[in-house]
Amino acid sequence: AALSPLAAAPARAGTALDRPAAGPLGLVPKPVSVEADGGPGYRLDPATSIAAVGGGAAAPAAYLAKVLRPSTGYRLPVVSARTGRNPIVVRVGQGLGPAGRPEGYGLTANPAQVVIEASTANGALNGVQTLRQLFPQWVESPAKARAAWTVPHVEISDYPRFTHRGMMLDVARSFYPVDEVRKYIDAAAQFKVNRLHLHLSDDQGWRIAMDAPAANPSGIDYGRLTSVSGSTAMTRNSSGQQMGTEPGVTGFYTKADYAEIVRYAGASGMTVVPEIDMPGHTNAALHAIPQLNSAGSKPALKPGETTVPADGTPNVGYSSFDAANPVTYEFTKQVLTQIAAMTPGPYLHIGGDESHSTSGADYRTMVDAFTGQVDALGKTVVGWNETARTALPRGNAVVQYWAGDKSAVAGAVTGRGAKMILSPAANTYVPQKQDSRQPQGGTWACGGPCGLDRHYGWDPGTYIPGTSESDVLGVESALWGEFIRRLPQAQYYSYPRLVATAEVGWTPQSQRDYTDFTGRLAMVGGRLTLQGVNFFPTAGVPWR
Ligand code: TNX
Repeated sequence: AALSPLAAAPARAGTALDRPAAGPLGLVPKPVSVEADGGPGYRLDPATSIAAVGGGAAAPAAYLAKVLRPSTGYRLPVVSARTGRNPIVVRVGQGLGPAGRPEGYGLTANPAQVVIEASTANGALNGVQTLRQLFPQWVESPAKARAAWTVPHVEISDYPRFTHRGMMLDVARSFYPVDEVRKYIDAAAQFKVNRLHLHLSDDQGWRIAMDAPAANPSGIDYGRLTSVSGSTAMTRNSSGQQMGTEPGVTGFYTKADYAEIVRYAGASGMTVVPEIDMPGHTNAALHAIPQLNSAGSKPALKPGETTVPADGTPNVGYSSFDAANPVTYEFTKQVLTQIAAMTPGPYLHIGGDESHSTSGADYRTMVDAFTGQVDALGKTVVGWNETARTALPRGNAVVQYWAGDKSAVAGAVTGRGAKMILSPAANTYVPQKQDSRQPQGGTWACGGPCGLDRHYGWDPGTYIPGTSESDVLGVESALWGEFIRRLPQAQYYSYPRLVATAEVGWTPQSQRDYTDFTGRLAMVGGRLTLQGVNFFPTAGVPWR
């Protein structure tokens, strides 16, 4: 039974196509084009094999096998050519999938086979994530389940609206061990999130090991960054109240840990964006490295101190590197060089937010130096929107908007050719309460809870006046860690709002509708439950 040609064909009256595309299928994010005519579908059985055809197909095929094996209990061998009666075929090659859409894919399911086609491995992986949602929810069971492993008769052509569909994990305020990061990746990857932004340093801690460099003019002991500031974290606020259910988790990633996160993220379709936040948010670096403490650094040393004390409060804007101290630049160059060397992705994030104790001139001097250092390393610099007022490397910078002056961001776009990542606090910040039933959480961004509807109901394409959709690299959900501890709490605040951000980043604006989204999300709830993702049961979503 061949399906009618794809795409823009208008729904025919009186057929299943009357339903909003993908509505009844529970696909999230909603694909660009779905034809489901209710005809006979596909059925997986114990003899099914997964054929990986073309360079780049092996990894997405293996990912699919890993998803399907525990619940089905089938062998599902990954083979290199189409074989057997009802294979799943993953094909990667030039010209396959939607034209000019490297992350796009085509997916066809009929009684004879499932075929996923894409021009890149990540495109095919996106098809795999869609296929996964076409199976009954029991496919997510960690143990063998008896179910009819069927897929409806569909033809899908799909690709993302934006390149960057990110999530940020604040490992600085409270640390997440590698295994928790892997699980955070697993849950988000199914929604085609493709960037993992790691906030690796802040006032409260430094989470990434640095080697001793061969040339070390100022004799800095880089090991102290983690031996000293790896064991500090968020603790209490200035009134002595504990932040969170327990003090922040301490720890740090060795270079091997970081390599494992990069590898695991990559296999899940995600690029790691590492952030070293500076020149403010640097108390942990100042606490570890005496040479960074100089006349112009903040806080000022008290008599007898060789470094500033550790600070586990949530205070912001009190710490700063010294623009007049040459060690500042020696240090940042060394750190950025080592981070660049271990990061295959194109981006290095230098923070730049909330440097309230740095003068405007010093801020520009330092941020210009840091962004220049990143540029010289052959990477694209990312900075929070405060950096929009600096001389960003022309055509090689990204500004991440969270709050404040939109016109400065527009200026960086038009004047410096910068791209934008949009993470407006009201629409993407998950430590903001999503519901008054959440015991903790901020309310500053929305003047009350920032519910799922706020995270869904905005348009990145028109968010910054004076810019256009093509200036938007994408969107990002941000999990700050002042009071969030470990993975289950991280999930409780980020889900399901992260799913909304994933769809905001993927689905064309004209196809997005909140009621339709919550209907599909409701079908995803059972999958999240089976996966053990500790999501918050948002009111108004018809969970079933
Ligand atoms: C502001 S958002 C910060 C972070 C906090 C967050 C939430 C941004 C770039 N900086 O330092 O964690 O608010 O409290």
